[in-house]
Amino acid sequence: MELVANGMITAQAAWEALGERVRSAQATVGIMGLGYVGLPLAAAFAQRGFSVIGYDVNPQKVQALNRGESYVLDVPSEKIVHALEEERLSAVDEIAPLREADAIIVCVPTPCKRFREPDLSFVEGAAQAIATVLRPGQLVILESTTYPGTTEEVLVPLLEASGLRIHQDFLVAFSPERIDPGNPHYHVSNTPKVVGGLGETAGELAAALYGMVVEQVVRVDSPREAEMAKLIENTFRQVNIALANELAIIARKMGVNIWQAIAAAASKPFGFMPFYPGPGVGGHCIPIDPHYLSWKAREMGSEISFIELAERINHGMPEYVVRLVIDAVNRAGKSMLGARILLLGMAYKREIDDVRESPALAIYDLLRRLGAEVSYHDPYVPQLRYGEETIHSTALTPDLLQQTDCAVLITDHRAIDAGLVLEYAPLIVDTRNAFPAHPKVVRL
Ligand code: SAJ
Repeated sequence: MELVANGMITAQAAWEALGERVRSAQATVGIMGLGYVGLPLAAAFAQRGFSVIGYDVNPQKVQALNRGESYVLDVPSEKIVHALEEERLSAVDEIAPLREADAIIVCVPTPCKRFREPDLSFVEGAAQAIATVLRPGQLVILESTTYPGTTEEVLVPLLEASGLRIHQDFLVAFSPERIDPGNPHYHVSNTPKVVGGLGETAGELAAALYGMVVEQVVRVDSPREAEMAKLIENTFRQVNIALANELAIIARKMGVNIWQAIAAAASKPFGFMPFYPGPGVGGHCIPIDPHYLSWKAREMGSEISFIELAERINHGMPEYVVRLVIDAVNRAGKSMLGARILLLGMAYKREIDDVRESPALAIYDLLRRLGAEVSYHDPYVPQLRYGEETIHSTALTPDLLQQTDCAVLITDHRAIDAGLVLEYAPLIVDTRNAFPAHPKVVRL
């Protein structure tokens, strides 16, 4: 694309040439951030025949990939080895090689800061790094979940600090990631991809690029609609989970089996989607993403009351579960001081090892502060940090269960033997409807 720099060809001609390279899989794709989002995407483009430059700030990840080792659950190492052998993938931890990329896709984290405000430092860092190698003719796409306006208000100015101008020299689009780690049914190619470009050409090129690896591309008018779509998806879950939690609390008072009531409601074949109560909402999406939306709304003088209320309810569930434990242990004639409590499942949801924002961590902390002797069993989480301590998962044995005053089922991994727990634990608090009705089972 140096031709553009010399004014030898018009920008439009450059974009047409880029379109040709994309449609013939001759384009070079740069992926910034090789985590659970970026690595599957890099593997998909490499498998499709593109030349992929994967960039990550973590040299261990880069070295592992260049050894043909995958560290992401959904990307088998065989795929990495194959891509390396075909010279379709190279992993780097310096930004210079991305100058060769025709398209650069940014897949870096967007966490929240201490008081739930957006932390765009990774996005800003990525944009500043790209600006050092940005050249005429490149397409930059942001995938990180963020509030409407980020692409236009944050990314573009940082890219233009290079001295290049959007539209004339480079193009920009937003396309939210929809990777669901461990999902056996949905992966990059069969999950529809929403794409919003800053301008028609950017939208078309970004759609054409993703269209080479994804079965369905959903075009929207601008990055704002694409940024908002993702937040709608996850806020929808946060709010409905909170509703299920609040209904569970009132159902207990009414003597209603909430799990049975929700299952019955779910028999309606239209106009209903079941959500279930639980010990709280963990993970790096659902508890976090809605705050990007509510923060932006507050910046504009508005409040999204559903998000604030849902946060309050979901955030309060660990304490509600601990109150159930206190009541149950109390009714068994024991004090929480010195009570032996066994937590079952510390990951934020079943069949994964991720404990980020897991409600189990809050429950563990609350019980420890009550003076209970707390241990845990989670086949996916061999050890955990608790302050300065490292705590380890204990083996689930009849002896352990018999010595326990109360077992608390927080995450219902299939590998946790509910039958064994039911037989030997004297008391169970069940937050996932994992046990049958039984005198010693207290159900959420
Ligand atoms: N949870 C409930 N009740 C429910 C559903 C979830 O308490 O009815 C809890 C879970 O235990 C967990 C938290 O909420 O602690 C989040 O669960 P999740 O099922 O939403 O799983 P996540 O956080 O892995 O969400 C991801 C999201 N995927 C992306 O952002 C690309 C989300 O949009 C997906 O819908 C979700 O996976 C999924 O369906 O698996």
